[in-house]
Amino acid sequence: MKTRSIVFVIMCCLIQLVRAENGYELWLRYQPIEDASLLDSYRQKHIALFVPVSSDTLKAAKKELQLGLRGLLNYSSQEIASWNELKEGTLIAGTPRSLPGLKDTDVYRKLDRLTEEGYLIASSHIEKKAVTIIAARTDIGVLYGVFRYLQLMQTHQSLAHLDIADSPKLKYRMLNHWDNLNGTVERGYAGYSLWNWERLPRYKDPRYTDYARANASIGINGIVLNNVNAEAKSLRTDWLVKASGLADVFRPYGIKIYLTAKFSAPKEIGGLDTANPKDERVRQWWKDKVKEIYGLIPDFGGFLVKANSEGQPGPQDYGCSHAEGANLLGEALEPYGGIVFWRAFVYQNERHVDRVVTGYNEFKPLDGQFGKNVFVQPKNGPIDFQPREPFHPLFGSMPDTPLAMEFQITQENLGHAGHLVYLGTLFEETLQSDTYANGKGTTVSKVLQNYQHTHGMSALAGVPNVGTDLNWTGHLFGQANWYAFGRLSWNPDMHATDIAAEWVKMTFSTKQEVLEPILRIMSMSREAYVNYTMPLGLNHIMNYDTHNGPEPWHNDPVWTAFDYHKVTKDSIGVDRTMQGSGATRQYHSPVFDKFDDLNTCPESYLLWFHRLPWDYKLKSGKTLWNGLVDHYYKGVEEVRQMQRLWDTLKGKIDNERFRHVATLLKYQEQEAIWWRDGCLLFFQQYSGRPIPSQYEQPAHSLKYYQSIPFPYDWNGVYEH
Ligand code: BDP
Repeated sequence: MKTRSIVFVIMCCLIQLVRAENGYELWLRYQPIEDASLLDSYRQKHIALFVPVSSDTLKAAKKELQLGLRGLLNYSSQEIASWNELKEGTLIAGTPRSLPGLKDTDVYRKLDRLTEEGYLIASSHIEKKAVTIIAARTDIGVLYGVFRYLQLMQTHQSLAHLDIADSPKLKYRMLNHWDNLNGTVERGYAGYSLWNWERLPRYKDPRYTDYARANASIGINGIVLNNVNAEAKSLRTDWLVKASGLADVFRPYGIKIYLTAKFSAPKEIGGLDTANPKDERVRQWWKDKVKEIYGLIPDFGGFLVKANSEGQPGPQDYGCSHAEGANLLGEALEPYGGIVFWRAFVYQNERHVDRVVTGYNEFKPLDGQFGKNVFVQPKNGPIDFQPREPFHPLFGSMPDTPLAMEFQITQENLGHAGHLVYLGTLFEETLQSDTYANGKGTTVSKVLQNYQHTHGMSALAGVPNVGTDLNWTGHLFGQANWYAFGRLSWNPDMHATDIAAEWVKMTFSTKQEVLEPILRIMSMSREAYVNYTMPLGLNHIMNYDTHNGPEPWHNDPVWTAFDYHKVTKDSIGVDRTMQGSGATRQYHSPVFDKFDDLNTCPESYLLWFHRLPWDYKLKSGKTLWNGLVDHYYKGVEEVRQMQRLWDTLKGKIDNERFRHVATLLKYQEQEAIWWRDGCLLFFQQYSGRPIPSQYEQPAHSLKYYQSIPFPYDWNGVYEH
């Protein structure tokens, strides 16, 4: 081993010990490689760098490579100016346009295997000199390849004999910001909105570039800037000019911007007396507005719309259907290649209608009626981002409509930014659910990728968890959820555990003693959350306003948690079988049969689909009441186990991040107990059964838990 390397490795160790980490760098930390032989082998692959830059995107790719190599290898590669100067150990990156010499390599013909945004990373020989090539058909493909290449090094993989070809499986990989124009974020728990509207477009905060880098590194290519509970003024010229500033920053990173469109905008800001989609003046207004937008933002992505839902205006206000409303916007965007995401999150407030069936009932009959550039976008489940929901039955039921799926990355119903809950497992559970729409194996993921029927349109959307907090997501582990969402939007068939391993290696360390406990924590965390909040298919029993903390007792004339658990002295749960609301019928057989039949319904969805007496016997042989109690106690125990696992990391990772997570885990334990005791004491009033004596008994009365004020949701101000 060369002396230089040894000195470098010693320096790295010292730096690691003193370096305070605040989480800002996310998974792009590019920490020095400590393993000396690995370091040597990596350095040999980067004797020289040949990345001709002819566009802003290629410039960004080169800059990232240099940043990464400097950090990982503490080394500046020699820059090569032309193909003729290539030497052994050169890293080459580009497209056939930026690198004409590529045409003469063995890599060139493999480019056919890629889609527009795909990339190749290959070990090759050029005139007998061993080189590594990152190649793509487009500049953005090169940038994605560069990020992947750096990821290989960050996760300490061998760079010998590389032959990677990768293309995204979904075309639109979207973040749907719920940012209000006043700087707050609806259901955001990591500070205020990243967009500083006051200073845009003249001042472009450098953080926007870091945001774009992070998103490009996981393949995100679309960002909706503002809240689905839209303000019409976001489409006013002065606001469009501001938005164009963000578009300029994001463009080199392959990210298009989108805006939410308030359906009543022609009335609110257009001076018309109607927003009726059938009115010629309205149609013309949207066409003119779209033309204006493209004049300012030539690569504008399109609109996201929440219509006739939770008080938002929509086409139904004029007796028109969702399809007619969506197509109005679709037609205006079509000449410019823009698209519409039309949300299917709709429900009636009438208490006699089961909320679970309404989205399907409204949208299924419209299959085939949406324009070619229109997505229908249901949430992952039929209620509303609950800790666990069965997949939305619209997936697999609208074969002739491009369907996008919306996940929530921000933890509105999963402990906000206070609880460590790895959502990769939740995402995977939904994506790999089998709809049986086209026989066995028609998973939700396959439905999303169903190009044949959807004019090549495919998409995944996530409501992000980012804000102005120094570490972006409030809880450091929120970063993992953002990361996991991005990776799944690129390839929805990835496994949550593999993604978690990538993230941990890049965010903390590749060492087993660090990796292993963190992976265990992450893989158990979502089930733990379900256990201490809403086990056995319970849902929507959280606090009415903030959506954090237990409130199964909430009951007012407008909203009652009783609609969701229907607890009585005899039974609990909602009958959604054919004897009840019939929600099970919205699934294809055999999913329908599985959910409808009590004997085959998975216990994780038991009370979602079935209403059962307290003495109902679970598979364990225990009564429903005792089983419920077990879950709640298990959840709290799991959080304690997560704490113990985390404690093993003391001294093995930097103190700053260690303490941050340790403190939040303590907080999580307290909230888990609050949930457990609050819910069990409430349900016990009805079940009339004891909490078995082997368990630590609730320290307080139900009254006490009911009087705990819900922590002020300081930034997620519920603004409609
Ligand atoms: C609910 C949120 C609300 C959103 C709504 C939506 O509580 O803040 O506006 O979903 O998705 O879950 O439109």
